[in-house]
Amino acid sequence: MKKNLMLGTSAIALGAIEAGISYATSYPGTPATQILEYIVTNSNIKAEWSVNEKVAYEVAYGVSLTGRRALCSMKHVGLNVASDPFMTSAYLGVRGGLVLAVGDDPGAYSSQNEQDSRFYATFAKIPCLEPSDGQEAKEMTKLAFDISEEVGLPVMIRSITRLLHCFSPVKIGKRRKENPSTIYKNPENMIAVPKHVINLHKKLNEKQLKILEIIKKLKLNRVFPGKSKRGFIACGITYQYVMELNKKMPILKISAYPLDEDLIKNFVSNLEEVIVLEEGYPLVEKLLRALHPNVKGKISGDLPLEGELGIDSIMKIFNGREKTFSEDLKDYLLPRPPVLCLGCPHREFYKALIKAEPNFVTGDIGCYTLGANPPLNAIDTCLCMGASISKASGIASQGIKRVAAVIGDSTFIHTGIPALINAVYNKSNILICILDNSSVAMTGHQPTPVLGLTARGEQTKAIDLYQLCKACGADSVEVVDPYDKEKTYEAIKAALDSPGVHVIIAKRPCILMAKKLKS
Ligand SMILES: Cc1ncc(C[n+]2csc(CCOP(=O)(O)OP(=O)(O)O)c2C)c(N)n1
Repeated sequence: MKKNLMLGTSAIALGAIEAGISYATSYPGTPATQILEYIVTNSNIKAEWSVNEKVAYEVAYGVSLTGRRALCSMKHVGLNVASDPFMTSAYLGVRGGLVLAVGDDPGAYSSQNEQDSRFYATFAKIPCLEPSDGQEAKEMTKLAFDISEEVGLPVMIRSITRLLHCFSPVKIGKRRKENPSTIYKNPENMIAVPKHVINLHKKLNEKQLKILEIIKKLKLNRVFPGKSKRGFIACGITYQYVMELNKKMPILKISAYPLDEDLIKNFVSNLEEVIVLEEGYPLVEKLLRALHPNVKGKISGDLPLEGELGIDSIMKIFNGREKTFSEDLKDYLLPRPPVLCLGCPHREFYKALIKAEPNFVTGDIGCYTLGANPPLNAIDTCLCMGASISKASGIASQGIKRVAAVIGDSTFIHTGIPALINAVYNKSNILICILDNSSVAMTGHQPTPVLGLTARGEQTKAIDLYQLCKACGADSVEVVDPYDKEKTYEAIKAALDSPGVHVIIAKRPCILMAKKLKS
């Protein structure tokens, strides 16, 4: 069988292609962005950049209702946005296989937090598979579709940056045929209203035994015996780390959740010490502490609770090194924080904003967040996507004048629109600056609805931000070119000084995209 060197993201995408998906949805976010990009580039399967993760999940769920298979991918914090449909979809169940591929980011290389999606899977009571390398990522994704249809639930593939952004050999397989698309109606199981909920919840609880049976039958968690009385429980990628360092100790490799407690109990029964290795929060370790008196991991303080474990901290446990290799290197490597590009329109906009001297600037998530860094120091807070406008409303509600919110075009469409309507409805006095560079620049220039191109580069209706903001009831909407600093400054100053909700759209394509479009 042919093998290719592939990114983990490509391996998951290939698994979904081979599983016979009929649709793929996503909203970009590191480290998961390239999953959809691989599908678009390497197949003719229908695929979309959705406007946010909630919408992406719901569209994929709709595909599943027709009996067809769908993949939905996103970064970990995207699941916070999609958590409403995600949680209840477990109650309703699925028809065609529905797989949610989530990219977690331990170490927060490109994220606003380090949350661990395995807890979401446990919370929603759905199966979760955690691959340790690219080959497993592909195979588990395929398997996840089968499991999804067998148990009638969405299945999560939880992976992390280190796996998703590394190359490893992956065998190319055959593509399964698509499921037929049919209309199916079953109100009691498809409509989440109070009179159905208890029954739906009961059904979900009854599925838990079946999930465990499947996990056991497929031997997704495996014991590798060894002679020592010190054993390792290694989840996902950490299995590869242990194998690289010492193949002789007893190892329990965990690749599937919910946890198989019998297997774990059995594995630890003859051990004097158990070391738990897991990227993210200590989910397995927490359970294990009730099953064994000598557990080492993050809760015990033997491994760090924050940041990526990586092979470094595991080596500390193996051979008692005082410092990790990365800590050694820190003495030699200069930090290289990301900066706004030369010629970036955001930078020019910030110069005008700073000159207008707002009292407080709420930031959002995108390239423009880099305006928080010196020398600009242009924003005062950044929380999560879409929060700039609502935070500004909250601050202004307490009598603070001249408050500005800064948000990108993708983020505005993602979750900014309801906040604008809220500001208008609740009589805020704020300035909203939409930095429209017509792309999701931060994650690699995916198109936004403002650009009028789909994920496949096909022409579609372009969303007119000016008309949209007008329709939302903004008191004034002005479009400026951020390269025209004087006009931009005048517009900002006038808006900051007058009551009501004012929108300034600073429109100019991202400098890198403009170059790409020219070449
Ligand atoms: C909930 C969530 N989804 C996805 C991301 C990844 N992400 C970071 S910034 C960004 C959008 C940036 O686009 P835009 O607002 O247009 O700003 P630009 O980078 O183009 O300046 C995305 C999708 C995230 N941080 N949080």
